[in-house]
Amino acid sequence: MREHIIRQFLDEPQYSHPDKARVTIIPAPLEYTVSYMQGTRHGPQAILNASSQLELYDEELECSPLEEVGIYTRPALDYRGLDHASALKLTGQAVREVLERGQFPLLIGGEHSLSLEPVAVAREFFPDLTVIHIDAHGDLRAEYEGSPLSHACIARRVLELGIPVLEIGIRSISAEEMDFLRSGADAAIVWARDFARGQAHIPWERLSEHTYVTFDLDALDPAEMPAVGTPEPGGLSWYQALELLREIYQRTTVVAQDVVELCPIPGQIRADFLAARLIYKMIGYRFSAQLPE
Ligand SMILES: [Mn+2]
Repeated sequence: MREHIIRQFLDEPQYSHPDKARVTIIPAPLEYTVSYMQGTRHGPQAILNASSQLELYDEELECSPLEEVGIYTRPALDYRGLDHASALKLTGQAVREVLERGQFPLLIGGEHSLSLEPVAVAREFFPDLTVIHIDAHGDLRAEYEGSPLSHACIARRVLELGIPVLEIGIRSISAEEMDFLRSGADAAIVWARDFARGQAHIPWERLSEHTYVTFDLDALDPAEMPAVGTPEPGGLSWYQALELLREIYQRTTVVAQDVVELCPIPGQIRADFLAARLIYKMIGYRFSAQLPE
């Protein structure tokens, strides 16, 4: 671990005023039900540390999103002494506070189960909400390893709230989940293999105006993003992911989002850096008045 701990995303405090910033980053070092590689609780700090090395100017958008938007990073959520359900409540409460202030909440995780309460809270503010679940995994299990709150169940729990889900990048799913899908679940899947063939068709008509984006970093090809708990082969390339995200922000109003499951590998900073850059690209796309062609 580096000695210098970065507390503000991008480490430019003059653009990180808690009231003036339009984006509030919520570090959520949640880790309760990780099944394979451990360490996702270290993800948020690794992202913040890597972010201090990013170029502020975005060569594609031809601006500095930080200077135009302002990005404030809250202190990390403190889950010590909390059980899993209480930790999820705390996470949702943080999102509520940000939405009440009229700001854009962006959670950085942390394991994927953290999305549940933020999605529920966002739906209170935007009743037509749909969820865009970008992930290698379906996460549609009824329960996993004894827990209905597991990271492997997050999309199932969201559907149970009556919120439609569009899953993108999927390449690992169980027979039980496929049966559930075929039983009439309000979910659609865009498979990773279709991106590889250049045949990915996103059913945009399924999305409402207001959306919540949950981005599990294992959606990306582990050749580019190795630092995830479950590195499934294949997945989206960096540029495929950017193209997808651009279109999401163009076509829908993303009202809240999370980027989860970074599981830092000591000494391997490229993954941390990629996660930080991806988050900055998302903010740029979200708040660019007009995306260049
Ligand atoms: Mn996943």
